[in-house]
Amino acid sequence: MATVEIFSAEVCPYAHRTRLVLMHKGVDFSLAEIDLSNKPDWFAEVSPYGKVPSIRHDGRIVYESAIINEYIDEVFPEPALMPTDPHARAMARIWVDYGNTRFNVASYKLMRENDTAVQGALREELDACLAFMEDGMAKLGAGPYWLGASPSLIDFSYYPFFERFCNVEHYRGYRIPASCGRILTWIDTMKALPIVREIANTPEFYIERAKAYAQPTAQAAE
Ligand SMILES: N[C@@H](CCC(=O)N[C@@H](CS)C(=O)NCC(=O)O)C(=O)O
Repeated sequence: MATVEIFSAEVCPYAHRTRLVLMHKGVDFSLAEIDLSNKPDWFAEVSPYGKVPSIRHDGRIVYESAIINEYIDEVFPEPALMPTDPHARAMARIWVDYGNTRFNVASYKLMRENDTAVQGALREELDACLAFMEDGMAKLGAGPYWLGASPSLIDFSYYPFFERFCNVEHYRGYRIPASCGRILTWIDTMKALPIVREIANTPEFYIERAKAYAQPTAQAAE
């Protein structure tokens, strides 16, 4: 029996992060797909916040993707996904946090906003986030990953949101600016990783599932 169980949902970028970390580490795990619109009664026992992902390892629960991923990195240390130097570790956590609290929020706000008059300011907010990330990547190292020659928790934290970026392009006509060359190259590097390819979904898959919140009016009219 696998020592790790992940409670996941195909559509969820946060669960996607954890699946990639488990796969990159070669951890033997089993996956329970949760229907988020009809959660089973027992789900509350394995996910106190009622969200995916959550994992059970050796009979104990861990939840919140950024925390799960650090836990997995500690329990299954090879290949290491965090730097060893304390300051570099702090910076890696700051970048993961930037994704969670700024970049993801900016993308999501633009996706939810139907009023084109308001979308302009949100596009600028997203431009600013991407420019900040581009600059951060340039300062961190030569690439092709965020921290250099091999992937880290930062890469696996951000990638799922870029696999779904087709939604922002499709529903809002927003494209990653050409000035973000490092980010664009990094996306291609991530997409080429065998584990990423193994569980990647098509743009059509995401675009269909994002319809309900990107086009609530159209959805209601159907
Ligand atoms: N901060 C959480 C976010 C996870 C999250 O928002 N998961 C969503 C799916 S993408 C979810 O489970 N939503 C179900 C709900 O809130 O009822 C993490 O990083 O794990």
